[in-house]
Amino acid sequence: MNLIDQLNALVPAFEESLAKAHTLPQVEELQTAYLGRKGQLAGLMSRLPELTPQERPLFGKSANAVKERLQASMNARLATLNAAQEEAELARFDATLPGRAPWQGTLHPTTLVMEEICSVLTGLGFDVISGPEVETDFHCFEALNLPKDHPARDMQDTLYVTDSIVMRTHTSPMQVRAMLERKKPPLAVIAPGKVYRRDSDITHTPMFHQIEGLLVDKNVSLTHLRGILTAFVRQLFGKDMQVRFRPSFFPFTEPSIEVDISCILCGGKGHVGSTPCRVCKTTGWLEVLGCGMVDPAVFRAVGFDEECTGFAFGLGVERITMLKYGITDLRIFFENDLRFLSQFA
Ligand code: 2NL
Repeated sequence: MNLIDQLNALVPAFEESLAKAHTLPQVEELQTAYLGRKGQLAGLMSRLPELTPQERPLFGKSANAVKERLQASMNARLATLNAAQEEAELARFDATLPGRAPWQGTLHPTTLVMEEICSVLTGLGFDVISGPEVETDFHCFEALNLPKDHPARDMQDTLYVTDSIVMRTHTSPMQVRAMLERKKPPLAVIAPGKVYRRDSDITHTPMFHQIEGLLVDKNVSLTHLRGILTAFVRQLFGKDMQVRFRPSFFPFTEPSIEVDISCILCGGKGHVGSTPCRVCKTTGWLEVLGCGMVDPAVFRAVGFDEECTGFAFGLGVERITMLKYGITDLRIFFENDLRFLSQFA
């Protein structure tokens, strides 16, 4: 067989093998064997010097034609294989299967309860205010009648930034700011937000959330405090909730009061069946907030006149959330465990 015949014989041989190649690697193997640098076509072309100068142009032309044929056959085979693969994939695809729902997050329980409390209080006429978490000693302590020797002002209890700048230990500084800004009553505001204390154990975290409220006008009395806070607590915990007001002490209110609701677990009986109630420690009551009539010393500090009267209250959002949802461990609020968080979706 002369060289040109050998060249032409590559075409049927290649096509026969191609027809038997059913996978991409098999086709690639044939490509290397025939069209590769050391393949059959290259082998024949390297024998060009064996031909006479007259024979060479025809051989070159045939070689090119054969190369194009081989490439065209290979591309056709690849197209067939790809189409078959696609068809097989489509056969496996079930358009009737239900879709996969995208993962959806939820608000943190603290945020949910904070928003719920704010919505009850805005419904009662309070405006929401917010401001700095890094505060001056004046706004955080001095204006609130907290004497210099009060334990709250100790380095042991408060996170100090400098001698006169602190991480706020309550949101009351926002109420002080509101009074200074408005210059005179009436005023009814609530301040939700993060507060910081130098405290860390199973029932205390260095950061937690608080909401404080303040109402100032002329002739505000304890009756107003009682009516507003009873309505508030009943909207939050249920309209038939028993509410108790008992005397307490805060430096910024006089008189000072603590508000209890009947125990969520035992319903106020102090025991569940014959076992003592572990939630209220058998008292039948749970403390939900502290409040009182604003001490005149606070009004003096912000330049409000002698006729001003008002009440204020404060509550811990994590504590309320624990009571509302029967959560017994504070630490779970800060662990970002989805098994806990996704229960609030
Ligand atoms: C509690 C008790 C309370 C206040 C906060 C307040 C604010 C101003 C003036 C007077 Cl500007 N009082 N706030 C009053 C009584 C109690 O919080 O147990 N918080 C978690």
